[in-house]
Amino acid sequence: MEKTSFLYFSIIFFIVFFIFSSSFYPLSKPEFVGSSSRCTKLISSISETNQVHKPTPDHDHKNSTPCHPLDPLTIQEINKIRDILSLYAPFASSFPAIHSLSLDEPDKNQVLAWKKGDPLPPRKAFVVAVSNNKSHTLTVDLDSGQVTEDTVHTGSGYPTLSLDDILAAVQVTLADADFNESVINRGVALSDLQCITPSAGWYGQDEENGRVIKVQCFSNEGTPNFYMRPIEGLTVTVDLDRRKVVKISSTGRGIPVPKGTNTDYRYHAAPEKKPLNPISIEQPKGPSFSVEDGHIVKWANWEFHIKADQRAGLVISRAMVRDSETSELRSVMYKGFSSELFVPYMDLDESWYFKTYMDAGEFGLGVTALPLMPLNDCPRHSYYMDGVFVAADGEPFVQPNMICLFERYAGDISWRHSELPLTGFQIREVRPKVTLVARMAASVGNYDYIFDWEFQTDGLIRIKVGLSGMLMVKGTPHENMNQVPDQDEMTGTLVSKNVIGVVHDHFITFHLDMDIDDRANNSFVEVNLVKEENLTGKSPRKSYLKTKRRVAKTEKDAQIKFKLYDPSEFHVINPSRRSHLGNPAGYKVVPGGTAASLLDHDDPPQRRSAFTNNQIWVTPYNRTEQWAGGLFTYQSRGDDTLAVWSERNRPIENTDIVLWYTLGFHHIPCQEDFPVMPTVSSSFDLKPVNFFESNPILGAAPTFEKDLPTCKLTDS
Ligand SMILES: *[C@@H]1O[C@H](CO)[C@@H](O)[C@H](O)[C@H]1NC(C)=O
Ligand SMILES: *[C@@H]1O[C@H](CO)[C@@H](O)[C@H](O)[C@H]1NC(C)=O
Ligand SMILES: *[C@@H]1O[C@H](CO)[C@@H](O)[C@H](O)[C@H]1NC(C)=O
Ligand SMILES: *[C@@H]1O[C@H](CO)[C@@H](O)[C@H](O)[C@H]1NC(C)=O
Ligand SMILES: *[C@@H]1O[C@H](CO)[C@@H](O)[C@H](O)[C@H]1NC(C)=O
Ligand SMILES: [Cu+2]
Repeated sequence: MEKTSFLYFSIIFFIVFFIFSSSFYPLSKPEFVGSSSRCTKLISSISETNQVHKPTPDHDHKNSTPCHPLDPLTIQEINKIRDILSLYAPFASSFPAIHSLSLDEPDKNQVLAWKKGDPLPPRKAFVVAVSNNKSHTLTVDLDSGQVTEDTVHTGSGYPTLSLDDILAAVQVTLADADFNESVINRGVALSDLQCITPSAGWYGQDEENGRVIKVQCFSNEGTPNFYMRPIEGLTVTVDLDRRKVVKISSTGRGIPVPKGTNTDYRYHAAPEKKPLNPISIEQPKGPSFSVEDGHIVKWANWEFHIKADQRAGLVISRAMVRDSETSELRSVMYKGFSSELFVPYMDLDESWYFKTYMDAGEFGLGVTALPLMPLNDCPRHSYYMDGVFVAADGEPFVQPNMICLFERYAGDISWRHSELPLTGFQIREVRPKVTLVARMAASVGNYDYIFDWEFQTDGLIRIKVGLSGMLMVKGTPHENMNQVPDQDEMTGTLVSKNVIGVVHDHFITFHLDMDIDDRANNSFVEVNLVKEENLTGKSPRKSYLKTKRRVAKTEKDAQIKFKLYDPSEFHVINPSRRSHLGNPAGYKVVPGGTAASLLDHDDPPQRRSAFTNNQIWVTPYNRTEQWAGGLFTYQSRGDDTLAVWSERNRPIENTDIVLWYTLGFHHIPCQEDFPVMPTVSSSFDLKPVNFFESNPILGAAPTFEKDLPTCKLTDS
């Protein structure tokens, strides 16, 4: 997020939501027995009766049971864990604050060996809890009802903020008389205040001695888009454990609070001059995917497990593709998810320098992913999934409709060829491109991040991130560029009167545990294009390009920075699995429009987010290395990042490896980003290379007129 984070507003929203969620979604669940007490029944979205598929109404989740070793904890399991923790002797005097509580996934070998119908491996939870100002990581075994591991964290950093932390920070700020006075001096009524809680980052012992957070406030007078009305320069530092204001800095006295004019972005029905006709895709026979046992998605040649995670958001596991030649279901990726986000702002003011967010570890991408809006977030015929998460008191809650699945047809072509008539052939062969998308949208305070995992029938997976929402803006006395004395000193763009959109970056680092055909025997290969010169006597040409393959032996061989004039492809291959022609089966990561972090490596935010020092890293699989910025990200000092792990330079050849890819954006705001940003997207692909014997969609059928009866508009 760009900014921030969370607002008081959303806190209220969440709380209201928790309270009402059970009555909001009635308990009736007639036709979607789904992931309830039995695991054999499917929630199918393939409808033989042409009925339109509705979002699952099964929001109470009261009877759901896990059906797969990777299924998230159910409400019943979470309740049981809360009971176990409350009986645990070290927490006897008071229940700890729960900052994270999720499935402790079974060992990879156990998951790989498991088949439908087998008993599940033991269910365990991984818990991060704070008790007496100490962060504990605990393992809770649901079968034995015991806490089996309990470690007190001693390194740098604190757990992900809880909603209680955020609420408390805002409350102590609002109760502070000096703050109160500053607000009134700036001409803002206390009743119009809207406060957010940017994370503090870590900038040395002086200021951040303890768990602290910043609080900044806005005026919501006359607009819901308070983000555009900052009380510039008023920053409160709150000690989260002592629940106390430790510092108020008030530097923006000469800066007016920007007006609310033209900031409201909500829809108001008004005649558009020439509206587009409504559009939707037709699926007269319903969609072609199914969701079995609540989490297993089957579509075309793909099968994968999908779940919601409070921190990572959307998690794809066990992605497998069926080989049309052999009918074999072949492994591609064991697990893929967004591991961390890094969003540094480029302004040194007292109220800005610390804005260097790490949204997944500091706030959580799943917990901020609010319900998707049918027909607008996701098309008709989408299937919606909930997240089941845990509040600071250990109570489970449902995050409804936070993931959607749908088939996408956007008028694109999956392959084609036409033959010129002079060859004597009359050939026009074309196949339409239909894909399957799993989507989530996280609203981390002002910013919205849309995450898409798109599966294609040719074996390609496209991972896309879209940015929308509100800029994090800075107040300025200036209403026009002609009033700015030194334009080179500006740290952003004047996007409205008295409003500067500050320059910043977004980096999204993905954890991609590739298992090409097998968990072991994978290698990372850089296929470098090398220019050959000095061809005198050999060819009339002066230069040409040759490929040179380099297998990465250890982690440092796979620390990759992209270079336009020294290009390479990056393959994960299985050298023991050869095609008929002897090429190793592989997938390559195909970078999309990518930006790199240009900050100094020893700039504190860059040290904490050193996982953005390269665009690609490869590590040997290690089940504890999931979070690129470290498990304890909040105010971390960079001692547990992907960069630190990779420096160990472990062997990565012919073994189980994890690929890490960072998608980057530089963002120089412009007026069109005001008052809400049109979505900007970037993506990268995981694409088969010599994985299939030949084009896997050669046999795909074209679409004929008879396949798509058109509905006629009734007379208007
Ligand atoms: C936590 O630490 C703060 C000081 O940072 C102290 O004031 C407070 O009493 C401590 N709380 C507990 C429960 O130990
Ligand atoms: C804030 O200031 C106003 C005006 O001085 C006063 O009436 C109010 O009680 C104050 N509130 C707090 C929380 O200090
Ligand atoms: C594949 O990996 C396994 C496990 O590490 C190893 O025993 C086996 O020798 C490897 N096979 C080849 C062909 O390298
Ligand atoms: C090309 O040939 C010239 C003269 O033979 C030599 O000086 C130069 O190093 C060669 N360049 C490369 C890239 O081999
Ligand atoms: C696994 O990762 C943890 C955390 O980085 C590390 O302490 C441990 O040594 C690693 N294990 C191996 C075998 O590399
Ligand atoms: Cu941005």
